[in-house]
Amino acid sequence: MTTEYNQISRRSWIKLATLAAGGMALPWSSAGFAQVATIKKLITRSDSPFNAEPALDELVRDWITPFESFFVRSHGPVPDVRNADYRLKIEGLVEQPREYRLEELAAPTTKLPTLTTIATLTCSGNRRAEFAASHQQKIPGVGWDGGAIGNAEWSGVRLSDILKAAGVKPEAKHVWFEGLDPIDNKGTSQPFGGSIPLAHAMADSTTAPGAIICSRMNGQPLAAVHGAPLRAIVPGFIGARSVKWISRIIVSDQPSTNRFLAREYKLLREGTDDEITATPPVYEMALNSVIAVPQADGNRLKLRGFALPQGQLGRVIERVELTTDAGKTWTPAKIVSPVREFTWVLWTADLPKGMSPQTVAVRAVDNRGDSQPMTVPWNVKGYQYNGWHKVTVPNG
Ligand SMILES: Nc1nc2c(c(=O)[nH]1)N[C@H]1C(S)=C(S)[C@@H](COP(=O)(O)O)O[C@H]1N2
Ligand SMILES: [Mo]
Repeated sequence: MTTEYNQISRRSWIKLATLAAGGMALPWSSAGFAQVATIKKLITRSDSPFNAEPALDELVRDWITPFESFFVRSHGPVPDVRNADYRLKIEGLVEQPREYRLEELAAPTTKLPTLTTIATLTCSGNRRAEFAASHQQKIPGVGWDGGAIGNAEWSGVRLSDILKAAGVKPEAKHVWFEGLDPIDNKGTSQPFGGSIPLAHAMADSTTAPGAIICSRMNGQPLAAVHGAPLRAIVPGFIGARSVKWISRIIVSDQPSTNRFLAREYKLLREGTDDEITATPPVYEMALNSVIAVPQADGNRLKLRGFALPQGQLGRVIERVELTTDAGKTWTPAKIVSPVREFTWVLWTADLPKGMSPQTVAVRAVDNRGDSQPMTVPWNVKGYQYNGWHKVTVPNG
């Protein structure tokens, strides 16, 4: 178990410093992506836009995911942002719309209280490749294995403090975020964006802020690929709600009209326009778990993996269980990391090895007694797959 997070090695930090947008005015190019892909130890799923995930054994080495192993999910190019020119606008249903400069929102110069929080970020499309295979269907979108997830220490200012300073009007219900990356769609271009319910933005608890506007990740300035100089982080919500390169916060009585809230990231059976309009957006992460390292060792099966609680206040992982008989009997795994809301746990298990090859499945159970389903109904975009994760362990 690793309780203290891995510090990024000095050598890779020097390389990273030149890649981070924090202070360095390096234009981002496809060469930049290639460099990130090398420094990060990731498997590239698509070059343009750049999407990459770590190998699963690398992923579960540390409870706090080091930069090198943290997945990247982008829908478009990394915008070239100069800190001196950067502005974040807050507008819409507020008494005092305003524009912040970077120094006004980032340590050490900001006058707002700063905080650091640990939260797991996961793409709603994580495990999509397996979802597609389990239904013997093709699903458009990035063919993620189980690595589009990472747990980091995020530092920044509370979104609720920015909203309170602006004075939210009584009719407000949603907070929209807009990024600086233009996303092409059938000949038109729109920035990536979305929204979260105002109630969630204001729901700071003793364990986690509702949302933060974040300038640092694992104690280092946010790297360009992760949204420098500022991004939203919404603990408990799917990655798509944590908008990178955030440039506008719009308070509204309606959910965002941005495509990534209004049309994408919905659980659809057919994907017709009527169904899209009638279906609510996905916000919360789903209860999930993955066997990252299955290893046959003599007459034992040694397993390691992660489990993620549902992204709702008060939900934590209670148990992680394994079955080698298709769910007739379950053996508990050992949880070897802190157990908290909005963050994954790491676990290990040591089972007797039967006849090889042997199929093992995992499921997580939370403190409310909810557990993962064996299978998940089909949805056309392959989001939120959280069926029991199965691996077949070869004869070792
Ligand atoms: N501006 C912007 N924000 C974005 C995205 C994007 O393409 N553009 N992708 C989203 C999605 S779908 C995910 S899963 C997370 C991934 O964050 P990461 O690349 O830092 O891991 O960022 C989210 N925020
Ligand atoms: Mo995502």
